[in-house]
Parts: sequence; C-alpha cells; structure tokens
Amino acid sequence: MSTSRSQNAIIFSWLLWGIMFNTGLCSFDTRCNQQDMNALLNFKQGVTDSSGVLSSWTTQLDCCHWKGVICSNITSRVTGISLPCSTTLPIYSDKEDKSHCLTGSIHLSLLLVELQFLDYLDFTNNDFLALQFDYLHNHNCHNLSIPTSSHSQCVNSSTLRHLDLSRNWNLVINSLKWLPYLSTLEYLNLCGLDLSKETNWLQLATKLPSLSALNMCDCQLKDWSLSLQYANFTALQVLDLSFNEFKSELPKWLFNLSSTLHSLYLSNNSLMGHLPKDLLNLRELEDLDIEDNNFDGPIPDWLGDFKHLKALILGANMFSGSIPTILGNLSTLITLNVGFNPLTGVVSGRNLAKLSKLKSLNIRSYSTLIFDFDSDWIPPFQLEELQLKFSNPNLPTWLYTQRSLERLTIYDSTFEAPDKFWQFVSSVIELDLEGNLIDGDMSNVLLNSTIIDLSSNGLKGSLPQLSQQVKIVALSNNSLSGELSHLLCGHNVPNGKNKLLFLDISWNNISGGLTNCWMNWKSLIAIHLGSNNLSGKIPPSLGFLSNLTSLHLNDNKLHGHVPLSLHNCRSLLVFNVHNNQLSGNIPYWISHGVLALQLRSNHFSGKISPQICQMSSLIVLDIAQNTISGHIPSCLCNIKTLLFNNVSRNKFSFQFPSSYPNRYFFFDDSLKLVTKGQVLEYERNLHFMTLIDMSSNNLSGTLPPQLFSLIGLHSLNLSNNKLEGEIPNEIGNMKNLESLDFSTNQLGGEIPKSLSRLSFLGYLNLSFNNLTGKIPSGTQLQGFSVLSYMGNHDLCGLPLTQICFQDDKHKDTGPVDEYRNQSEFLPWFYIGMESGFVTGFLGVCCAIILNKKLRHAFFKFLYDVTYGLHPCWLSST
Ligand SMILES: *[C@@H]1O[C@H](CO)[C@@H](O)[C@H](O)[C@H]1NC(C)=O
Ligand SMILES: *[C@@H]1O[C@H](CO)[C@@H](O)[C@H](O)[C@H]1NC(C)=O
Ligand SMILES: *[C@@H]1O[C@H](CO)[C@@H](O)[C@H](O)[C@H]1NC(C)=O
Ligand SMILES: *[C@@H]1O[C@H](CO)[C@@H](O)[C@H](O)[C@H]1NC(C)=O
Ligand SMILES: *[C@@H]1O[C@H](CO)[C@@H](O)[C@H](O)[C@H]1NC(C)=O
Ligand SMILES: *[C@@H]1O[C@H](CO)[C@@H](O)[C@H](O)[C@H]1NC(C)=O
Ligand SMILES: *[C@@H]1O[C@H](CO)[C@@H](O)[C@H](O)[C@H]1NC(C)=O
Ligand SMILES: *[C@@H]1O[C@H](CO)[C@@H](O)[C@H](O)[C@H]1NC(C)=O
Ligand SMILES: *[C@@H]1O[C@H](CO)[C@@H](O)[C@H](O)[C@H]1NC(C)=O
Ligand SMILES: CC(=O)N[C@H]1CO[C@H](CO)[C@@H](O)[C@@H]1O
Repeated sequence: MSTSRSQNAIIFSWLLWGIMFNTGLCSFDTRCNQQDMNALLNFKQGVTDSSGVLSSWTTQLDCCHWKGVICSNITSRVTGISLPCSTTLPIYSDKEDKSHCLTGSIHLSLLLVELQFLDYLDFTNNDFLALQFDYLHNHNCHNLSIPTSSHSQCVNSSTLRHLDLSRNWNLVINSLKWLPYLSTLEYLNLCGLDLSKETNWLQLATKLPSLSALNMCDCQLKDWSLSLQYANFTALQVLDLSFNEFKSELPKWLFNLSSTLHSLYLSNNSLMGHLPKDLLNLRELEDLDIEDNNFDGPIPDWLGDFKHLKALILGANMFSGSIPTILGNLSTLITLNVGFNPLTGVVSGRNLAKLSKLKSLNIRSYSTLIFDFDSDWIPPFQLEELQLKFSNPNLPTWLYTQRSLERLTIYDSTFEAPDKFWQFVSSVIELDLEGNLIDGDMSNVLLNSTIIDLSSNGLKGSLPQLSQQVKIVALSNNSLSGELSHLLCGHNVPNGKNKLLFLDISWNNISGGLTNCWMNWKSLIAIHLGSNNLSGKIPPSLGFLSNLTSLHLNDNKLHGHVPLSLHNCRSLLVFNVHNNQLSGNIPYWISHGVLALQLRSNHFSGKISPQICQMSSLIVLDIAQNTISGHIPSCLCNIKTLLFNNVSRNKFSFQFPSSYPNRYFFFDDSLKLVTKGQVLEYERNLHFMTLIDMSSNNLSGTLPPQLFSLIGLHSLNLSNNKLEGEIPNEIGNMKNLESLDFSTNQLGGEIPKSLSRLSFLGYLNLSFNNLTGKIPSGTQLQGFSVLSYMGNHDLCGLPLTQICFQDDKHKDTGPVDEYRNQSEFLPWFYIGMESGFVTGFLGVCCAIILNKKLRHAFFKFLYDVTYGLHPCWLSST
C-alpha cells in the first residue's frame, strides 16, 4: 500500500464548460438600427477574429441576424450580444485550444454607451486581452484609474442586466471603478480574470442595488474587508468567491448579507477558524460550499437548523469529532460532503435517517470512521454518487440497495470482494477503488464500467475481461498474473467495437508475450505495461494503434527489434522501453512528434543516425546504457524544443471527462530519469524536464559545439563513453543546465572558464577524464566536491588538494573563445535568449525521489462536489 499517495485529489480544473451557442433568434422583418450597427462595427474593429466568428457582421446583413446579436422583437434595437466560446480539452494535453475564440480588446464603453438598450453581454471563455474604455472621440475614458467625474460618460448604462466576461484567462482588470455605473446589473461573472489589483472590489460591487449574482471566483482576490460590518447588498442570491486567496476567518459582513442569499461558494481558499453560528442569519441558504479550506473544530449541530439546505459541502477542511446525527434531519439535502476531514467516531443509519432526497454522499474521511449500520438497514435514498472510507472489514450491506449509483469511490478500506460485489459494480459507470486492500480473484470477472481504477489493491488471479463499455482501466500495482491475452484476445473481445482508451496493468506479474491482438483495440491512447514479466518481441500489430500517444513497456524482458510498424503510431509522444533486452538500431523513424524517447538499459547498437534530429519536439532523449557507437551528431541543435527554455509546454497528462460536468479523470505520465547523480521519477513536472542522456555507451569523437546551443536543456549526461577532445567554451551558453556529467571519458584540455557562468548548475561530474590545468577559481566551481574532479591527473586548484604551479603559464582561453564564436555555430537565437525568454526551473525540485517500488501516480479523481451546479459556473437565474 502506498501511504503517501496524494489524498487530496480534489483538484479543480477549469476545463470544459459546454455552453451552447446562444444566438439571437430574430424574426425576419426586424430592421437593425443604424446607430446600433455602427456601434457593433466599431466594436468589431477592436476584436481579433482569426477564425471568422464575426464573419456575418457585415453591412450586407441586417445586424439583428448577425451571429451572437440579440434584438428586441418589438423595437428591433440590439439588446444583447452572446458570444461565448466553447472549447474542448484534448485527451492528452492540458491546454484548451482557444484558437477559434475571439481575442483582442473589448471596447466596453462603446457597447454600453452606444447600444442604448443593451441588456445582456456574454463573452465567456474567449481569449480577450484587454478591456477598453476609450472609444470614438472620447479619449478621456482611456484611463479609468484616474479619479474623474467623467466615468458616467464612459460607462453609463441603465439597461445592462447581465455581464459575463469569465474565463478570458489572459484578461487583467486593474480597476472596477466603472462597475457602479452599471446601475441595473443583476448578474456579474468575472471568474478566472485577474482582479488582484482592485482591492476595493467589494465596496464597488455593493453599489449595484439589483445585483443578485456575484461571481468572482479564481480572481486572485486576497482582501475581503474583514473590518466591514455590513455590506450593502439588497438582492444578492448567489455569491461565488471560490478559488481566491482569502486567508482569514469569515468576515462579519457576510452574516449580514440580505436574507435572500441562497448560494454561498467559498471553496478553495485558506479560510480558517470554527464555523461561526452567525452563518444561520443566512436562513434561506440552499447551497453552502466551503470545501478545501482550513476550517476546524467540530461540525456544528446548528447546521441542522437550516431549513432549505440542498448542498452542504464541508469537505477537505480540518473538521474533527464525529458527524452530528442532526444532519440526518436535513431532509432537503441532495449533496452531503464531509469527506477529507479528520473525523472520528461512529457513522450509523441515524446520521442519514431522513435524507430521502440525497443523491451524493461523501464520507471519505482522512481518519478512521467506524461504520455501524444494521445489516438490514435500508437507506431512504437512492444515491448517484458515493464516496466512502471505512475501517470495518466488510462492505456496508446497504450499498447493494443503491441501484442508481453512477459513481462509486471507496478509499483506503480493506474488504474481500465477492462475486456479488463485481456484479453490483458492473452497472456503476465510474468506479474508483484505488488504494484499498481489496482482496479478490479477477480471473472470472467481467468489468463493465466506463472508468475503472482498481490500482494498488491486492487483486490476484489472471486479468479480468473488459466489456465494450470500458474506456479507462487501471489495474496497476496488484498481484495479477497470467498472460495479457486473457484480457486482449479473449473469445468475447468484440472486434472493432472496443472503446478502450487507457490501459494500465503496470506493476503486476503478467507474463508471456505482448500478444498480437492489438488490432482489436485501435482506440487505445495510452498503454502502461511496465514492471511485469513480459517477454518475447514487440508485436507489429501495435502499429494498428494510430491514436497511441503514450507507450510504456519498461522493466520487462522484451527482446528483438522495435518493429517498423510503429511508424504508423503517428500520435506517439512518449515511447518508453527502458530496461528490456531490445536490440537493433535506435528507432529514429518513430513519430517525429515524439516528446520523450526512453531506450535506456537495452542492447541497442549502431550509430546515432542524424535522422534522430528530425524528432524536433524531443524534450527527453534517454539512450543510456546501450552499446551505441560512433559520434554524437552535430545536428542535435535541430531539436527545437531544446533550444529554448519553453515553460509553456503541455503536461504529459492523459485526461478524460467524467460523465459528471466539469469533472475530469487525469493520469500524469511519468518517467524515471537519471539526473543529478540519482534516479528521479518525474511525474507531474515531467514537462519541465529537458534531458539528454547518452551515458554508458561506446560513443567516440569530440563534443560537437552545436550540442551546446541546446540552451533549454536541464540535464546532460555523456558519461562513460570514449569521448575525447576539449570541452568547448560554448558550454557557458547552456544557462539552464542543472546537471552535467561528462565523467569517465577521455576529455582533455582545460575546464573552460565559461562553465562557471552556469548559475543553476547543481551537479557537476568531470571525474576520470584527462583534464588539465587549473579549475577556474573564484567561482561556484569550487563549491563542488572533490568527487566532481577526481581522476584527472593534471587538474589542480580548489577543491582539489593539488596546488597549481605557474598559474599564468596556462594557455589563455580567450583567443579560443573568439575563434569559436565566429565559427558557424553562433546561432541567431542567443540574441533573443538574453532578453525575452522566460526561465523556470521547477523540474528537479519537484521530482519525487524513487525510493520504493510503488508508484502512486494512479488516477487522480477530480471532484468538485456541488450537486447539479458547479460553484463557479452557475448560470444566470
Ligand atoms: C420574441 O419572439 C420570439 C419568437 O416569436 C418569442 O419566443 C420571444 O418570447 C419574443 N421575445 C419578446 C421579448 O417578446
Ligand atoms: C492611469 O493613471 C494612473 C494614475 O494617474 C497612472 O499611474 C497610470 O500609469 C495610467 N495608466 C495609463 C494606461 O495611462
Ligand atoms: C446616463 O445615461 C442616461 C440614458 O442613457 C442619461 O439619461 C443619463 O443622464 C446619463 N448619466 C450621466 C451621468 O451621464
Ligand atoms: C447602503 O445603501 C443605502 C442606500 O442605497 C445608503 O444610504 C447607505 O449609505 C449604504 N450604506 C453603506 C454602508 O454603504
Ligand atoms: C449585522 O449583524 C449583527 C450581528 O451579526 C447585528 O447586530 C447588526 O444589527 C447587523 N447589522 C445590520 C445592518 O443588519
Ligand atoms: C430530528 O427530527 C425529529 C422529528 O422530526 C426530532 O424528534 C429529533 O429530535 C430531531 N433530531 C435532532 C437531533 O434534533
Ligand atoms: C454494462 O454497462 C451498460 C452501460 O453502462 C449497462 O447498460 C449494462 O446494464 C451493464 N451491464 C451489466 C451486466 O451491469
Ligand atoms: C482516433 O482519434 C480521433 C480523434 O479523436 C477519432 O476520431 C478516431 O475515431 C480515433 N481512432 C480510433 C481508431 O479510435
Ligand atoms: C592526456 O593528455 C595528454 C596531453 O595533455 C596526452 O599526451 C595523453 O595521451 C592523454 N591521455 C589520454 C588517455 O587521452
Ligand atoms: C487553498 C487551496 O486549496 N488552493 C488550491 C486551489 O486549487 C488549486 C488547483 O486548482 C490548488 O493548486 C490550490 O492549492
């Protein structure tokens, strides 16, 4: 059992939010008002619209028929603009593609002042970069930070009711001084914008007398006016301040909010203290979400006094004690989440007695809850979602009464799963049983859920069968044995009908070959079969997997060549076969888009073909511990991704949307890499790591100076080869280098002074070469230990004990530098590097030291918990 697993898997993602495009339906006899049309055309000028969203916005067409424009039926005046952008997340990437969304500027004043009947503005999820207030000839408006009485001319609207600018991630709003001039505003959503500069946001928002929904989630807000006694909202129903940076107790003004407040979302801040009873002032409250904060003390009994509560979300805090039985009287509850708290005590039918409407229950505690349910207890509810952790040896029997269950999570519990259990869960759509001690033989089990995580359990027997429903299955870190064919080639494997995307059977005892049945599983995107006993060759049928992105076959006993058919896996980004007995040439013909190629510890031989340089997206090239000979190709400088320290790379992360809105299952790819003299497992931060490791081969010749133009490289290991010649002075350009190992070669000459310019260098090994002269003094190079330099007979100076005689006689490296700088190799990009490119080195510090066999990278199930609504994306009421 892994114990340090990241328990807090409630990682929120601002991801897909499928808003339907909401174009205005105007009847055909409407005639657009000229002033409105001109205003819209002027607005369009500030917008960058590369994909033609606004292509219908031309004078040829009645502006009431333009995309996203809403007109009044009666007056034909423009009353709304609705241009949300809908984005989807690629399965293997963490970046939303917003290239089809609008960007540029929103000329807000123009819309507010010129469109006299504007009621509704929705630009959510686009990529706008600026909010502009100047328009036409009114240049006084351009700087709204200057206090001036002219605001009213710049942003005066007595009609706007709905304003949604949320999730334009790059939009920074420095001032909200204009807000009070939108005096009729009822709905305001600024979630996901940077409002950190506007400390007065609360006072400004309270000046809107009709405001009923205030959504300022994920706005980097820090200050919420603790000293303020009273906030002047009169109509507020929804307050969403989740995902901000409030670090305090709840402010007093909150308890004095109008009694109309029905939804309060404060999740994911750093709020603290006991829950104050004053909260009861908000007696109309239906949704209370304070998940992911630092509240402590007991869960108060007075919560039972709320009469209308539908969602009570207290998860991921520090609440202790037992779950009050009075919560079982909250018969209006649909969602109850007390999970991820250090709760103790007994949970019984009394805790849930009257919760007849309950659909979602989370009692997955950090600590030990004792379940004391009568074996014949029949709950008053039919749940759709259940998260549990219990210390009893048996499953609560009432589980089997839950016939509508769609999502089941059991965590850190020990139980034996009988046949009945597997039959029961076959109708559950999403099954997360990771990290229990489930004891069961899978040989005769047919898994039928769409998403299944059974990793880190005590499962044994041969592999289960999968039905056509299964899209994601993670079985890693169990004791499953037998052959892969049992799962892949079984007689009931339906040809071509499988939807399987993700298969993880790593860390088991699977033996036999990889089978040649892959053509039946063409939809696969990620395959993890590492750390088993697989033998034989890599079958050509893997080449049928045209969508395969991530292939891990490491730590098995595979031999033979990598089949040419893998050339057809054109989506491949990660190819990891490390620690097998594979032979032949480096498969340089593999997908040119590959990001990580790990061939370490095999029997690959031959030379490094210059064709490897066509893999211009590589960030990890690990061919260490093979018998590769020949020279290091100078074309490596074609690997574009290594030329810059580009921190904006995609994560190596597989993600898949849950059936539940806004929730994702994700799995971070990981690789074990040798850097800084140790083996580190890179997981979440793999995409920050850039590495070339060619150590322990038979490479000969000199170090090509072009290699040192890979400025983005963090780790370079060429140790244990037969490299000769000098260390080029250009090495000083590799400013991002953290780990450098040239040990056990035949490198001669002096250590270039430029090496001391590598200020991030934390590990240096030049030992056992033929280096001569003085270690450049007065630099951090003295900070490394003797071990970094030993075994070079003519090297002297600190930290070595060998004293340098005739310091000055050593040849000056100056002229050499000059000569080299003028050689063909000083590329254009050095110039850019100095000024513009961002540097970031999260790589090494965030790696997990690989000290145990267990991986704990399994599925992280993402849960936001509000039932039926997402706290941030509550739509207009
Ligand atoms: C405008 O017309 C449509 C269709 O005739 C109708 O559904 C809608 O309610 C009307 N809107 C107003 C504000 O009258
Ligand atoms: C706006 O005015 C403020 C205060 O005078 C000033 O600090 C800021 O630089 C100005 N911004 C622009 C864009 O002119
Ligand atoms: C704001 O606009 C309304 C109508 O559009 C107008 O009557 C009013 O005078 C304006 N207010 C100011 C302060 O300019
Ligand atoms: C609250 O609003 C009322 C009327 O809108 C106003 O008179 C009062 O001064 C405001 N109070 C505060 C503290 O802003
Ligand atoms: C604010 O709440 C306190 C108690 O929490 C109460 O004494 C006070 O009267 C309230 N003020 C207003 C204006 O509602
Ligand atoms: C729960 O409600 C019942 C009546 O509906 C009442 O008798 C009981 O006292 C309540 N429980 C608590 C703890 O208040
Ligand atoms: C398998 O899953 C499908 C779809 O979720 C469901 O309709 C079917 O009943 C399940 N089969 C069993 C045996 O539970
Ligand atoms: C590969 O992915 C594409 C895009 O997601 C999809 O349309 C196609 O059906 C997939 N191919 C297979 C064999 O599943
Ligand atoms: C080491 O360098 C010296 C000259 O500096 C050379 O004579 C000698 O052959 C080199 N030794 C090896 C093993 O390369
Ligand atoms: C205070 C807190 O829990 N903040 C978390 C909010 O969510 C982000 C991820 O979306 C975490 O990184 C923060 O730690």
